[in-house]
Amino acid sequence: MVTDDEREQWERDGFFIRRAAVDPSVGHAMSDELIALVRDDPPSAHIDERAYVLANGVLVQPEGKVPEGAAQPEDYVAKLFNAHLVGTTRDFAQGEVAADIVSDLLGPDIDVFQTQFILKNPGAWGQPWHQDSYYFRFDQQPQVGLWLAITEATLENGCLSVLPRQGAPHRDGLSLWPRGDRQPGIAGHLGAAGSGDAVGAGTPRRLKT
Ligand SMILES: O=C(O)CCC(=O)C(=O)O
Repeated sequence: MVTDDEREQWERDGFFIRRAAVDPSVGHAMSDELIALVRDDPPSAHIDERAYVLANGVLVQPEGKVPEGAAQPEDYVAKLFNAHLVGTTRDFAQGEVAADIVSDLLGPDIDVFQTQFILKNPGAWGQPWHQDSYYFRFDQQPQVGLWLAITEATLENGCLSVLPRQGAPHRDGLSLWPRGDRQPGIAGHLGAAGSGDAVGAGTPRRLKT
């Protein structure tokens, strides 16, 4: 259930934060399971591949900027896509906490079409400013992005930042940074320009348009 305050912020700013939405053990289970998948089929077995797909459908995107002292297979990974196909992440994606929030915002006909487990290893490129809706031009709008900090998220280790009131494409359109002016980011991302102050979201969860 989305509270009145959450809905008001959603309407005004395009996002809200719900703290402690799930027990930390859920995030730790997700992390352990997904890292175990990478260890079973590590990037070292896929040299020169920009990405590879595991047997269960999870897609592994290796990191373009590997941290100094990388030792474990997961140190070489930027993201896993489609984490919601497996284990605790699937249970969470199909579970009541996520469904209650998203169905309150979008109505009962909802689906999870993509997930990203982002490792955020030290020094990784990370993401430039962007609006997800730009990349998902479906015939039904809007989409809801649900961001869950599965381990502690701090300014130092790369918590999410949010620009409020940026007007998702279904409302106000999207502006893009000129190519030369954008932050380095993971391949394929275009930077979204905007005004307003970034909100550090070192928080358990974020929703955005
Ligand atoms: O966690 C991040 O830093 C970025 C997440 C992201 O790209 C998104 O929520 O669209």
